[in-house]
Amino acid sequence: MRIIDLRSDTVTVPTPAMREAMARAEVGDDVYGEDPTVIRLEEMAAARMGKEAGLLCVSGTMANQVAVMTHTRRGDEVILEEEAHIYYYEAGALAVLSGVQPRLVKGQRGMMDPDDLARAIRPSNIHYPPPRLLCLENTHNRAGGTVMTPALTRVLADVAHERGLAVHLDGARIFNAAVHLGCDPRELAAPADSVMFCLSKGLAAPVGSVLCGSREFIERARRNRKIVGGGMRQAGVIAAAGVVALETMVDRLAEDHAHARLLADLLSEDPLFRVDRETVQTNIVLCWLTRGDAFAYVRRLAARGVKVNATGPDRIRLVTHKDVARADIEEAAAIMKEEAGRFA
Ligand code: TLP
Repeated sequence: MRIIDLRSDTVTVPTPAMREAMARAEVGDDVYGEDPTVIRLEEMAAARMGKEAGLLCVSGTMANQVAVMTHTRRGDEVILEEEAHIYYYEAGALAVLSGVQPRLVKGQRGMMDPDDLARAIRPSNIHYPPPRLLCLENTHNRAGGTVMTPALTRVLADVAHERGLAVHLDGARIFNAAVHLGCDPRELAAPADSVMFCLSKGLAAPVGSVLCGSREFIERARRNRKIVGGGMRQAGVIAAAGVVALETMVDRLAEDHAHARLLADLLSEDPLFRVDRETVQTNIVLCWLTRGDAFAYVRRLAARGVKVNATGPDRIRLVTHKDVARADIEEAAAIMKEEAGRFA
């Protein structure tokens, strides 16, 4: 049975050019700072984000959490949108690794209102944890891949900076945001003090995310990466695929976005589904079932070769990526409609 895997863009497999580059990669011991391919990737990544330096991490989670560790001290407060990945999906790492307290702000399609943010930042008082860091997310995963404009990013960062907070941007899918807006990712990253992006999602590298920021910040982050066991050795083998990802995989993201829109259109033809098409800006489609249980539905689809994730009792998430073609989208939509019809 052919599998159409729409669970995530993390399921993408490396391209032949990546495999080739990995096999040929020049390597050294990166903990000694001697891996030329890692150094090349970190420099490339920093330049793409408009920052001074980069740090290759094993995962997006590691890059985000190393950023939080580097910006904060135990007992500080970190402000996030209420469904931010850093809070929602990183296994409680804020508490476990940094000992910080999250303060959540309700967003609209993943975007905080600057006034709500300003109200959430409490003044210095012995009863309150010191607010130290604002985390933003672009694109916003749980809101359905929604894009934050450079203008809103700037306003939110200004509110934080005026009150003495640092700003970290979880840009796991920042290239999807930039492609959607037709802008340079540097415009999206500029208001933030640090930014991380993933090579292992739509860009299809097998492993890796890069944290970028000032040279001084990255130096301290490098030590924190070592603390969490992320000091890799001949990591050039991984970095080589990341270089190919940055060089060859960014522009094609527009195709994934077109596929997501097609999928959203096909599903919204059917009253069994409810899709908020305004949120379908990049490669994620959130879809509510008007009947039946999402978890049971996911199991039925899997039995027919269509893999999707349930992200709530009546909600499923579909993610397009380079390993699903237009014909796969059409086939998946047809199977989804058929299976949803059986809940009658
Ligand atoms: N997201 C994964 C899952 O963890 C949910 C996915 O399939 O979408 N920030 C954002 C916005 C992310 O979406 C993710 C991964 C991460 C950080 C963490 O990256 P990894 O999985 O490399 O730790």
